[in-house]
Amino acid sequence: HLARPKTVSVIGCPMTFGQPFVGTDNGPEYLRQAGLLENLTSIGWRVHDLGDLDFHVNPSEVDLSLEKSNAKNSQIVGKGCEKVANAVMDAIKENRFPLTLGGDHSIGAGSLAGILKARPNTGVIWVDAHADINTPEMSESGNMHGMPVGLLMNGVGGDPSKIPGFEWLGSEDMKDARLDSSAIVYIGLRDVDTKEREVLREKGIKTFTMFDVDKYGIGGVMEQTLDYLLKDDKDRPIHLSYDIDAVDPILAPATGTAVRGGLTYREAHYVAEATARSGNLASAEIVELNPTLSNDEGARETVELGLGIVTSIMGKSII
Ligand code: 6HN
Ligand code: MN
Ligand code: MN
Ligand code: MN
Repeated sequence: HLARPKTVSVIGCPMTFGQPFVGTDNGPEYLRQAGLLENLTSIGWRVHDLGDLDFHVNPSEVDLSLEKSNAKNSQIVGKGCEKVANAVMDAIKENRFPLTLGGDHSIGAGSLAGILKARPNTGVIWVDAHADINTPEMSESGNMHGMPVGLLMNGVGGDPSKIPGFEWLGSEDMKDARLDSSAIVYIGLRDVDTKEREVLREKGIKTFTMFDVDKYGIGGVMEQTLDYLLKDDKDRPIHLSYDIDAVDPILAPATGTAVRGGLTYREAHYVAEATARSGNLASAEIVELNPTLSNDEGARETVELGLGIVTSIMGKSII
């Protein structure tokens, strides 16, 4: 198994432009205030907190004539994703575990690109109520948090470097940083757009919907997930992208696109614990916490839950 780095780079990604609400930019700060860095230290990590990346783009740098495509705010999202990709690649070069804190899920395009550049054989576990496999051509909403997988996946949509803001994905360095359709497993799906469903079926992408969680139990789902990703290479690095909206909104109300019928408290932690126990986890992110989208109690519960999940992802064991 992988020699686990003992230092984690915490990369705050306060992105809101991939979806319509303000507030997701507070996610990283709320997680820190709830005790994230102390938790990581207490389970044996040396913590290197990079603070929050600066996603501010001067209005004069946004070319409004390019903002007509169905990829809303793509220049701000794309430039931000470039920073995320660079921060993730830097962390890996320094032999640190990249832990990315969203922000909305559009930053997943940046972390995926950085991770696939640094470790092309990475397998991805995408925990989410949604498939996030839209492209600007397919999307019903135009919100880029529904597109990170679609943008990076080979054979889905056009060349992502043609999207304003994402030119960097076409550089000599980055043009091979793409995801194969066999390199991802979804867990928790229950709100998939019609065109996304077509892509998932056509490409034969491995999915565990909430139906499958009910059918196999979360233990069975995780066993099948890890078998699938590790069948040819027991040392394959795994990237875990955890959207808090995978969890039932009764437990995680403070998020932008809540859907009923999600993971229970234990199922949500089990996914994190089983991935950590595999010994293959090499990078992770948690996204879509938006403390402004509920009352104080709901915000506090959502942040506490997110903190518990991240701590489990990073290896906290019960005994
Ligand atoms: N997320 N499929 C919907 C869309 O607008 O494309 C929802 C996307 C949600 C994205 O939660 O990260
Ligand atoms: Mn989601
Ligand atoms: Mn694509
Ligand atoms: Mn998502």
